[in-house]
Amino acid sequence: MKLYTHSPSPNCIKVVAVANYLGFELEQVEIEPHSGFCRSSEFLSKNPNGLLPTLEDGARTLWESNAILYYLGHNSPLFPKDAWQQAECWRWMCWSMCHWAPAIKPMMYQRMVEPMIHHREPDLTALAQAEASFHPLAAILEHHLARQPGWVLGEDLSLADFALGAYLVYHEAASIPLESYPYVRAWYQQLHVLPAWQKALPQDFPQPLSAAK
Ligand SMILES: N[C@@H](CCC(=O)N[C@@H](CS)C(=O)NCC(=O)O)C(=O)O
Repeated sequence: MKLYTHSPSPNCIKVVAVANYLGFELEQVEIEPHSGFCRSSEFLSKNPNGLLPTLEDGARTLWESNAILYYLGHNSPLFPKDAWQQAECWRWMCWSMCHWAPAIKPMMYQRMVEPMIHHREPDLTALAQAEASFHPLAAILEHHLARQPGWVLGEDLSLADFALGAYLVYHEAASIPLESYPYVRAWYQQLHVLPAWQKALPQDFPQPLSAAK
């Protein structure tokens, strides 16, 4: 299988981490999103959105990172057998895409992309809005993990952990305000130390802004 990927992207990191965890050998094709390749007719025929990650398995292509997670992991210990637990796994994967990621991405953009790539100051209004959206969501995850410490579905690591955890991968560099969420921090730390997760991180994994000079 071939994965069109951009290694720093959280949506790509989670796919590579699941593939590593399950022992899939993915041929990774590294694409720079702004190189123009994603808008080429060759790539748009694989993913009409022109986005990464995109998986190619023989003649078929699959896009949307959580759908790729499901394809890789549906028949593995990372996806439950019980229908209720499967629904819970999907519940968190949908929540990650609809709520969690949209609240976190502006913080990554303002605190990482703007200063590090565009050499611009972060937009403080956008940051305040992002933090205001983030806290109620972090409180939901914190409350869930406090009642049920371990992984998001309980004792077993699942696709849901990879789907949610991916957006915290830059929590230090993007100063994502996790101070009040000890269960979220402890849960993410368990994911972060998995060899499969470590191996999925980009080579130039950024340092916290306070350490970067
Ligand atoms: N919902 C999509 C989002 C994919 C996405 O936004 N990918 C970004 C990288 S994180 C991308 O390809 N950006 C390039 C661009 O916007 O041109 C998924 O989960 O696969």
